[in-house]
Amino acid sequence: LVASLEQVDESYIMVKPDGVQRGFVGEIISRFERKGFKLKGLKLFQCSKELAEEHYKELKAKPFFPKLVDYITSGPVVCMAWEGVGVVASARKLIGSTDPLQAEPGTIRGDLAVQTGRNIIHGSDSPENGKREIALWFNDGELVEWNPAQAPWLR
Ligand code: RTP
Ligand code: MG
Repeated sequence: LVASLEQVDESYIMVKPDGVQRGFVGEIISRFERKGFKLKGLKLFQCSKELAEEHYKELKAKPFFPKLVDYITSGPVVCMAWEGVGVVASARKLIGSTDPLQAEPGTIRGDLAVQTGRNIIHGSDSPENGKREIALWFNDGELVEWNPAQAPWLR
């Protein structure tokens, strides 16, 4: 338990094209800020078919894979890297179940979506995939190391 309390992870969070089109970018960023995680990277991005396929490569054999790639490439996404203690597992809770009809009210999908194929947001499913996905979607120069506790404007 002590180890898990000290485990600082990184999660790749992405507002999918329908989330961007429906105007939920601010709402989604706000939920992660309010929880207390730290933003390390953020961009609006039109992703290629190749990148979408690489991102979801573990699902390549699924029947819905081609539709999933079409969905993710159908418009711009908002890419985010969030850091914090237990951020990967906590983000999955904030996001809710894959099928928005099964997602609890209060979760992002539970509050804002109805279809599995239009579930507005992605979150990494393990700390290992968090690192893999952040490296896949961001260039080194796009990630910022900073300390929110530093407030030089008050001095
Ligand atoms: P994500 O990776 O996007 O955060 O979603 P997830 O972990 O909750 O679900 P996952 O199993 O990784 O599936 C990735 C995305 O594929 C679409 N999907 N469609 N039966 C279907 O038609 C189906 N199942 C999954 C969803 O957009 C899901 O988020
Ligand atoms: Mg997943």
